[in-house]
Amino acid sequence: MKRALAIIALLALAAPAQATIYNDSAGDIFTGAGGGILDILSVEVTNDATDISFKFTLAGDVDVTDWGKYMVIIDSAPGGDSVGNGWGRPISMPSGADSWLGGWADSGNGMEVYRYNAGWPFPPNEATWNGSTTIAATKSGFTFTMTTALANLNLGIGDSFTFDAFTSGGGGGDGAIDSLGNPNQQVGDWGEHSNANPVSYTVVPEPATIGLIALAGLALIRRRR
Ligand SMILES: [Ca+2]
Ligand SMILES: [Ca+2]
Ligand SMILES: [Ca+2]
Repeated sequence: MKRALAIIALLALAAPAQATIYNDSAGDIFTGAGGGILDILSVEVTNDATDISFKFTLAGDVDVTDWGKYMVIIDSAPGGDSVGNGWGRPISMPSGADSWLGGWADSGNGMEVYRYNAGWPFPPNEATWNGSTTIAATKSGFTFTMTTALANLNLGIGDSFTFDAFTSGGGGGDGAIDSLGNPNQQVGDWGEHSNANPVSYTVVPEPATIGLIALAGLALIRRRR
């Protein structure tokens, strides 16, 4: 029984792997505008069988100051856009961006999902203002979260991709004021162009699946005794 408990403990340790937290430096932005809402401290990525979430933790309270824009650029397939993005911001992903999430913490929160297909579509593939039921933007205190169906990004369980997450202002020409993948200052002015600093994520099986595997393992151990 000790061995069985040890195996269960091991499986329980393996289970929380569905959340990955990417940390960023504090104070790595050129401006104090917004009182911290543009300064990324971390982004937590989680997924289940159908959805994936990007939870920004910021140095400022987005309930108090809500004009910040929060964006994720994703390279998940060969090709894509090596120059631009879904919002036409001065941000490039040289390896080839395939998807873009753009979100805002004002006007009741909202977000859009764009998939590159020889150009970025408008209207976007999914938008909270367009009746989409497969995306959601929420905020609470120092966090802002964007959730989308994996299918909106052409992703499934077991797929890997690279991404970077950014903050910006409300101007259409505002760039990446903070980049999750860059621990140092990303730009020196609002409109400065910059490149993504990709980090990687693998879409993991949902915890329920891991739980079932653990139960199956336990059943097997019991049968052997
Ligand atoms: Ca930061
Ligand atoms: Ca690509
Ligand atoms: Ca940074």
